[in-house]
Amino acid sequence: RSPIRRRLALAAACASVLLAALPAAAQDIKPRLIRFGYGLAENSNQGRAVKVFADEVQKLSGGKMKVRAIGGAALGPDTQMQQALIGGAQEMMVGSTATLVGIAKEMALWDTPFLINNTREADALLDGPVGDKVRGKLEEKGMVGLVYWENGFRNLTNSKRPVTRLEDLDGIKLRVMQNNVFLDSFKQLGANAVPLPYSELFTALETNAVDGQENPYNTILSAKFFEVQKYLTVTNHVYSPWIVTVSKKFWDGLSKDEKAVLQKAAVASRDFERKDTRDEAAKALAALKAKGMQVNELSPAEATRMRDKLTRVNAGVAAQVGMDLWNETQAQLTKLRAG
Ligand code: TK8
Repeated sequence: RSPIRRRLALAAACASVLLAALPAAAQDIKPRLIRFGYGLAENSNQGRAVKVFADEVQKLSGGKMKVRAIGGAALGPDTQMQQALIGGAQEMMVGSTATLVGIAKEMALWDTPFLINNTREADALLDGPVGDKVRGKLEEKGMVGLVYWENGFRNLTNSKRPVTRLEDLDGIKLRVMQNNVFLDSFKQLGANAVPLPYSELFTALETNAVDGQENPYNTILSAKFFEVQKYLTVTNHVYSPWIVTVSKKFWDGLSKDEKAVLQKAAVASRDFERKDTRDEAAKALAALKAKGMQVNELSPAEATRMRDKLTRVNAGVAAQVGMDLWNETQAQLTKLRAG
C-alpha cells in the first residue's frame, strides 16, 4: 500500500476508535479499578464468564473502568471475600448463594432440595420478583447483588462405592457447603456431612480427609475432581445459583453512569454464562465417563426415597426465609408449571 493510503487507513482507524469512545467519554465515568474475586479455576464456566464481564466493563466504559479478575480463591474463600466486600477492601466477587445464608437468611431459599426442576424455572424464578427480593436483602448487609449466574444442578461423587441406594451413604464423609440447609439435608441422608470451604475441597478429597462431595458436572470436570473421585451418582438434588455482588461501600461512591456500566455488563455476563454452562453441562457427563468415572443413575424407587428424606428440610427452610417468601415462591412455581 502507498504511504498516503496507509495514513488514510490510520486516520480512519483513529476516528473510529474516538467515535466508539465518545458515548462513554460524554458520560460521568472516572478511572476505576475493580478487583473481582472468584473461587473456581480460570478455565471454568465461572472464570470464562468473569472474563466476559471484565471485557464488557472495559468496552462500556471506554476503557476507563478496569476489572482485575482474580480466580482460584486467591483472595480467599467465598466467606472471606464477602467480608472484604462489606468492609470495602475488595470491590466485586461471584460466589455461591449458599455461603451467603449467614449474612442474608433468605438466601437459604436456593438451597431447598428439588425446588427447581429445570433451567426455565430457574431463570424465571431468579430473574423475577422472588429472585429480586432475595438479592435485595444483601443491601442492608453491605453488598449489592447484581445478577444470578448458573452454578447448576448438583450431583454426588465419592471415592468409596457406587451409591445406588440410600444406605450406601451411611458413614460416607461428605463435604458440604458451609450452610445449615446442606448440612441438614445430607445428615438426613445418613452421610457424615462435613462443612468445608470450596477452596479446601480438592485437597480434602485427595488426602481422603473426606470421601465425597456434590457439585454440578461442570465443576466436577473443571476442578478435576474426577482425578480423586471414582463414583458419580446422578441425583440432581438441588439447583445452585451463583450471585455477582459488589461492595456497597464501593457502589455508593459510583456515579449513575458507572453503576449502569456494571449493571449492563453483569446482564451480558449472565446471558453468556448461562448458555456456556448449559452447553458444557450437556457434554460434561460423557467427558467425566471418558476420564474414568463410574456413573450411575438411581432407580425411581431409590430416587423417591432420597427425595423424601431430603425434602424433610423444607419446613425448616420455609421458617428460615419466612412464610411470605416461601408461599410466593411456591405460587410462582405452580404458575410456571401450569403455563
Ligand atoms: C465456588 C463455590 C462452588 C460451590 C461449592 O466458590 O462450594 O461447592 O458449588 O461453586 O461457590
